Amino acid sequence: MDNKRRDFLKKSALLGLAGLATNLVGEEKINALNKLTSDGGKYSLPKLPYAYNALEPFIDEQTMQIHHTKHHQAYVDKLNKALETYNGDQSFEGLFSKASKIDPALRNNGGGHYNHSLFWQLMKANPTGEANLPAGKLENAIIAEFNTFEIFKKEFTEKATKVFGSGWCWLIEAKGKLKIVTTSNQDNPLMDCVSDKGKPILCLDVWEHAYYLKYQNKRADYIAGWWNVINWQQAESQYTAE
Ligand code: MN3
Repeated sequence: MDNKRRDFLKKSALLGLAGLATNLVGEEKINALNKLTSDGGKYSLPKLPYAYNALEPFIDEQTMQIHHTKHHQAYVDKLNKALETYNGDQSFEGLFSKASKIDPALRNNGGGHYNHSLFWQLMKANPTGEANLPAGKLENAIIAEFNTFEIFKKEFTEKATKVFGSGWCWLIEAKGKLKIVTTSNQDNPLMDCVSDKGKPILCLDVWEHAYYLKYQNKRADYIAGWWNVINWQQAESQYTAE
């Protein structure tokens, strides 16, 4: 592996995107990662690591299909469009480090593409609603910071419920500590413009488009359902990534 590629893979892990290609191998994996650099190319919509109906009954098929093929696709398209006239570093890292200064179209759609790419990876099927809990180092870190998983779950749920308007709720690591933070619109904790910066470990989309078809105005019910389909193994990968 040459240095440039290794450096990119390391940066991808930092930005939480290495996991996008975990189900791919060899050249296919490299190609999938390269598409995310926008290095002379374009960003593209990543495939979901499961079927549109896989998150039923907690997140419905129609919502997943529209969310992925319409909303996420629109962020990708608008990001590529905005990048046509941008001469700076087009990587996520480059864009997010200057989020407060660049064209809002780059900030909003770059954030939209990154946040959704991560969000899809952080969910998995759990049709019968079996107990779904973190394990390993992430479990230990959650217990160390919040005392119990239930306290963590309660605090995350409260913060996600209270996001005013459209935004996201995150579990991040900053300076070796776990923290629950929220962002507006498509901002994320990697952007220079947010007050609580850190490495994303877990994220939840609380825009109405993420739940309205099934849950209408009942965001709390959507959040309660989401706890069943969190991919804790992927969250652990986020947490342990350098
Ligand atoms: Mn969304």
